[in-house]
Amino acid sequence: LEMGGELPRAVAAREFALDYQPIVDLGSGVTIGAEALARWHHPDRGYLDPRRFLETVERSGQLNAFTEAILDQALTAAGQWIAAGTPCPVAVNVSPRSLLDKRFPALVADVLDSHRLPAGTLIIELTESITLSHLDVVDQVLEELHNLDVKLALDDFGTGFSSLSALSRVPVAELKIDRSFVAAMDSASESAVVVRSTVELGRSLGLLVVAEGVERIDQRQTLWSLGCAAGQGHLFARPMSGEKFAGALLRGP
Ligand code: G
Ligand code: G
Ligand code: MN
Ligand code: NA
Repeated sequence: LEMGGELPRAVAAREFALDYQPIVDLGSGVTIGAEALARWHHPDRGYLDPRRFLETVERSGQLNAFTEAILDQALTAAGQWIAAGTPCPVAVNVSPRSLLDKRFPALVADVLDSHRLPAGTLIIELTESITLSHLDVVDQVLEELHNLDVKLALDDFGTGFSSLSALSRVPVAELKIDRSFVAAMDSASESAVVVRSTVELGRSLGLLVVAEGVERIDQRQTLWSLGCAAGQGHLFARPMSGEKFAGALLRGP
């Protein structure tokens, strides 16, 4: 798809929108966070999901403009949830390419400055494999983000080959267990081992562990029995608009 030329218009016309999916405490069912997921409401092509446009954005030379617009929207929503009396941290997915850009922390700092939200309101999700396999290049950027009171989460955790030493060198607050392991937990014992070891690793390093792709009650129970504190998935809710998310926060579990 040749959509690169359309990006300046799309960013300016706010054609990119975010849906939000709750991240839930597996014990109480209380929402403890929101993951922001980008969608492109294209005037001619209709609704496009990220798999259809992220590569275009990354190659377009306009990744920073896109990411800035996404961060601005996510922090606007987080500000609205605070104003409604239901504060909730928001997690934004960031392209691994942004970590290679020394100007990226300054971009984040500018967006944070224009919103003035409590420390810890913004979480940035980074893919485990790419982040930890290029530590020498990215650790300065990670440190600067950490110094902005941004929490870092490693997404798709378990699909890379992180060493304990690499993990202990990055200022990360959260591990997100990839949904492929949650889906295969019962049928494939290796997946249960990955889940169990990630939970233990997270515990020993003082990190929050979130299981992705929780679709069934038995998965929630298994995860809880393995000591996993938090989860996300269709069992709780699908991604939804910011207004619907605000309503769900008010109603509670
Ligand atoms: O539901 P879903 O199709 O939204 O997401 C598909 C993939 O797109 C996921 O891997 C998610 O991390 C990624 N993604 C969603 N929104 C964004 C975004 O705003 N920026 C980046 N870089 N990736 C995103
Ligand atoms: O790579 P990342 O973890 O950011 O991907 C998030 C993706 O997972 C989004 O596309 C989101 O829509 C999807 N997702 C969220 N919950 C579930 C679920 O319970 N099952 C499945 N199959 N996908 C989910
Ligand atoms: Mn994610
Ligand atoms: Na993931």
